[in-house]
Amino acid sequence: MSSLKRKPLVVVTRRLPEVVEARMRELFEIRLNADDAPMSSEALMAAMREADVLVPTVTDEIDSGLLAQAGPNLRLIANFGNGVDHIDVAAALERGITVTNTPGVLTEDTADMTMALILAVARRVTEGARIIPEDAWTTGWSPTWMLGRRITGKRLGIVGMGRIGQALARRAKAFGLSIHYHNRRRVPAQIERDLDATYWESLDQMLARVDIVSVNCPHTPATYHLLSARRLKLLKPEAVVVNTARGEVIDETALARLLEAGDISGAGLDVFEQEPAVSPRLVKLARAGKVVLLPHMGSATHESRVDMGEKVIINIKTFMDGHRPPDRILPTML
Ligand code: 8YV
Repeated sequence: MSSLKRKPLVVVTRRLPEVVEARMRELFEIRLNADDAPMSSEALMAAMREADVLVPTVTDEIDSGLLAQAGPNLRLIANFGNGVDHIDVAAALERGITVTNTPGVLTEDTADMTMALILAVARRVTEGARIIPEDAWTTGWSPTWMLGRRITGKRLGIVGMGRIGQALARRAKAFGLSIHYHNRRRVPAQIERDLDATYWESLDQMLARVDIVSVNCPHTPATYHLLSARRLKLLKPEAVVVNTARGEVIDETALARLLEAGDISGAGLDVFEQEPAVSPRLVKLARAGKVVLLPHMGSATHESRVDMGEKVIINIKTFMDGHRPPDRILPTML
């Protein structure tokens, strides 16, 4: 914690909503990124040498090498985003740099997008939406054309029953899906009751029994390729996989292989292992209408981006006033 006599120098790596930047200008000595180009690691390093506070996003890889060269003033990394897997938090904490994130404010939007992907894949929404603009609706309606799969009555397996997993469960329940989940810890009985949720201690057993799998856990060393080739093979051939968390939680190559072979029926992915690069195999599957691919849009609403900015400001302000910021990442969370 710190209390500076001068205004802290805050470097923000990407353009943020206008109202957020305007408030930051009032409170801090601020360096913004007007053209919004992602920063190179050289530019990041220069920023980290000078800044009191860095405000990065998911597009900034802040590894131990960069952290080792951070200047003595850098005391806080106030991440604009919930996931902090792009930051070597352990290395930051070791250097006495506090790391904060923006939990809670993107929960509902991300759950909405997860539901949208489930529906899009099951009911072939994106495939269908291309037909009229491409002037391809030539034969008109037919009883056996563009058939998808009903979601009501199916089993949804949620991997990671945190805030977003639970928000998804609430929505999915209303759509008539039965809720199954795997989590490091079982959620309180009251939440299970409210969601009619069935806990599976064994992820393998759950995967073999559900129709739709949704990844909603953070990416940590423990969840890297949690959906490995072996586990993906446990899925039923009619199963659909949805991921709005982090690409690294699924072995993407294995997923593409199983989709190509028809051993899994479809996938809806908002996140990828090597963003912004996406496996050409997945792109080909998307063109063939087997998968729906979105460019990391889970929390992309005006409202959530403003709320995320507000959280960043609160974290910086609290820290600079000498208090513990509300959204600190603690070693136990890694
Ligand atoms: C954000 C996300 O857009 O918050 C997260 O973890 O994945 C996204 O919804 C992104 O991280 C902003 O940095």
